[in-house]
Amino acid sequence: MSRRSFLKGLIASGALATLPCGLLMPRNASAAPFNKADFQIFRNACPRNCYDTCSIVTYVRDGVVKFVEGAPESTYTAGGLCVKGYAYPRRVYSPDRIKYPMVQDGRGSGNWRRVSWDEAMERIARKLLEIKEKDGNLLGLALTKYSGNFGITNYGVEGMMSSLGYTTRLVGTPCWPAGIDAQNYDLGDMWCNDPEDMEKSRYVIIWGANPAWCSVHSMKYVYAARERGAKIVVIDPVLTQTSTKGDVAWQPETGSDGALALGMARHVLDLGLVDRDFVASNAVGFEEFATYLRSSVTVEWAAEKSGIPADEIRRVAEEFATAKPATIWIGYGMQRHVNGGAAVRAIDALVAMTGNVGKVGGGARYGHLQTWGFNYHAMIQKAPAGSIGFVGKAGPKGEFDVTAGAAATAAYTDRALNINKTAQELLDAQNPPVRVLWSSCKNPFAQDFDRNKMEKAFNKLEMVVSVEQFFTETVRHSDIVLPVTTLFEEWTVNASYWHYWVSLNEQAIAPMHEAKSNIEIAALLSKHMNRLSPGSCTYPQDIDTREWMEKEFNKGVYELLGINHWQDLRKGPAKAKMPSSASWSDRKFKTPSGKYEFRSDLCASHGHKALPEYKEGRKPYAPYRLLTPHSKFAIHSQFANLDWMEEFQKEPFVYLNPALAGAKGIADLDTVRVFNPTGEVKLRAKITDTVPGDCLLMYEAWFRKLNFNVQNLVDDESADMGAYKTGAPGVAIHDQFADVARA
Ligand SMILES: Nc1nc2c(c(=O)[nH]1)N[C@H]1C(S)=C(S)[C@@H](COP(=O)(O)OP(=O)(O)OC[C@H]3O[C@@H](n4cnc5c(=O)[nH]c(N)nc54)[C@H](O)[C@@H]3O)O[C@H]1N2
Ligand SMILES: Nc1nc2c(c(=O)[nH]1)N[C@H]1C(S)=C(S)[C@@H](COP(=O)(O)OP(=O)(O)OC[C@H]3O[C@@H](n4cnc5c(=O)[nH]c(N)nc54)[C@H](O)[C@@H]3O)O[C@H]1N2
Ligand SMILES: [Mo]
Repeated sequence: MSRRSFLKGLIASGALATLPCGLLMPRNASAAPFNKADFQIFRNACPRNCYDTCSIVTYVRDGVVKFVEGAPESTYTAGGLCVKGYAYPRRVYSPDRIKYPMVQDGRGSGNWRRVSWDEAMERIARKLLEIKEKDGNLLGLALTKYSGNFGITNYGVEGMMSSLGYTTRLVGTPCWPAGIDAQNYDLGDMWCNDPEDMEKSRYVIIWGANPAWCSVHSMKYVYAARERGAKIVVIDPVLTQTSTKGDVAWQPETGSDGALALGMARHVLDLGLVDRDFVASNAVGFEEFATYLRSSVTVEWAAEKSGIPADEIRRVAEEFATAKPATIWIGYGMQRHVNGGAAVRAIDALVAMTGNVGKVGGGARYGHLQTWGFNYHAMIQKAPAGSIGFVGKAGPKGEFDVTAGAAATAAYTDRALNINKTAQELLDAQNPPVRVLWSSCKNPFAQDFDRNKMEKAFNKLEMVVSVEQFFTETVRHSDIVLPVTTLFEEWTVNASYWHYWVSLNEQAIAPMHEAKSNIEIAALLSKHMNRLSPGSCTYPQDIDTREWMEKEFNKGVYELLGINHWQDLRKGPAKAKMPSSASWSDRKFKTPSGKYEFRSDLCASHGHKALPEYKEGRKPYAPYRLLTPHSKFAIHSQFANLDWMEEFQKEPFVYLNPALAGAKGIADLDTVRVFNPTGEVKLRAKITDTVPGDCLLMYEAWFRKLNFNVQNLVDDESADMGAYKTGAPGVAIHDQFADVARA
């Protein structure tokens, strides 16, 4: 009998009752079974790469995490967690966790054997010294790290690399770089209003974001705004759960957002609804932008590009321009396109010309890093004396000129490769090639692009080390895996790129099995490096994670949070004391002109248009658009692998429109092949009219028992922007195409 039918049986028998919250309790348990005094209570913070970065209260008894809840002190988390957050205890105690260091005899063979920490670290240290000896430098060691854990002390992974010498880094981000650059060109920084002030908006456009799944705690502000009379417009090619919560749901052609925003801007201009004071006093280039709109943009053109009727565009544009304040939430999903940065600039322009920048309840909301002013003590580490590094720019294939370097030691740096082309860059890097890859807080096989190419790239590597909690596909392609702690097993501190709360993360339980934190792993590597070759690694060799967390704080952080000491955060998270809930309320922009730049010469100098002009999308190379956005029951490759989560989401599906299914002879739940020049996946189909007729939709996720990976279909085409602020262009995750057939 399955667990579920067993529970159903108990309910039917009257032994269990269902509470309104869905929890089951024994019928005879009326005598207050829950007493807080029975638990030790700890403060934690969800370190996932998520808008919400929830403040958590953890209940521990006998050294075991019994359950977690959202911290009530944060008005943002407001006592609740998302479905993944509530599953945390299962993540910690999952029988599938990697328990001790292991070595795989023959990469991909599955012949794993347990080794001691000392044996694992000794092997790695010997290999690093060997390649340093052979190449005369450590550029053959590459780090790939992204967003597995955003706790501040986890930047110690980068610190570990620096403390070994100059190495190769996969730089950039697959997530949001095109939009970051766009906002930097327009405003001089990426800086959004406090999401909590969205409730004061009179008009909210959620543009290419799906907060009902990806930022559940923000939805209460959207609902509050609506209750106060605001209209909610959701713009997404897919009819998402967020779309269904709005008043208007537009499903434009994917990648047509720039045209749509410019069409709206043209109508605002025609109606004379431009905020003349703002564009004259606080902006540069508006007249040139207006000339561009008059000469190159019509509402009919925008309608043709986007598929949204011209009258609708006019109506929403007028409503948006007359409601004060009005705001646009610019999602990360919509900028993952070859024209994504250009589209964000067009949307910024619409918000700015209607006078909504710098206003409480207004703003072009994308993200911010205002609360991230920590010391980065764990990260900032010195290279050992005499280290040889990289000088200047990599050649077209990432080659490194050692002779040029020898002349200019002061200018040594790490070698940067584009994280969004990880597979290609690993294949191409020369002099030296990448020999050892260290993967931490990162799952390249699940999250980077072109899985088949990734396999080839990994085959070229001499050693792969993964620091992980679970046996992911990347671990399967590794030689050594090191078990890492979860958030409950270490100290750190967490900030959000969306809201303004900062949370302490206390160690609530002892590390499980033989797990170590990322910084303890760095310390142990240092010990082994120095034992074999004194002076070869500068990383401290004994680390107390609590002391290291403490070293991240400074006066600026205390002042911003209005606290005297980090210990104050043990009482609960603290919110930054900003002068206003609105970003840019003083209208002092950080652009070269100090004003909002409709015309950005900086942007032009980087090879883009100076004005927020329309940029064409990617040409289709297969019949249907392929979208692979984020799932409710997973965050990237995390959580969907837990047995608890399998209750909700057992397998992946490709979602397609009835018309497309009909044309292809596909019935609901048929097994199909989705394929394109990059590769192929097999999965079952679900037929739904929430997906447009020219689109195939599947969610990225990693299921422990299934051989499913969306990256078989997603190539590494670059987005237009991102290189300016993040070191590499973004990636056009949603400019992908594929075909489908019954399997
Ligand atoms: N097709 C497609 N691809 C995408 C996206 C998409 O929408 N579609 N989205 C992109 C986006 S927005 C992002 S942000 C990236 C995310 O890409 P990643 O950052 O690689 O994603 P995650 O799966 O969240 O985390 C990677 C790994 O970190 C591990 N981990 C967790 N905690 C720790 C820790 O404390 N230490 C260490 N060492 N490891 C830890 C997890 O177990 C997990 O396997 O993916 C991108 N890729
Ligand atoms: N549950 C859950 N929460 C998460 C995450 C997760 O994986 N799961 N990931 C976290 C991370 S790393 C990130 S980056 C954020 C992502 O947060 P969001 O940006 O909200 O989510 P995405 O799923 O990446 O994309 C949002 C929407 O963009 C749409 N989209 C794609 N192309 C276009 C386009 O051309 N135009 C328009 N208008 N829309 C388009 C997709 O259909 C999708 O519904 O969420 C964070 N929170
Ligand atoms: Mo992301």
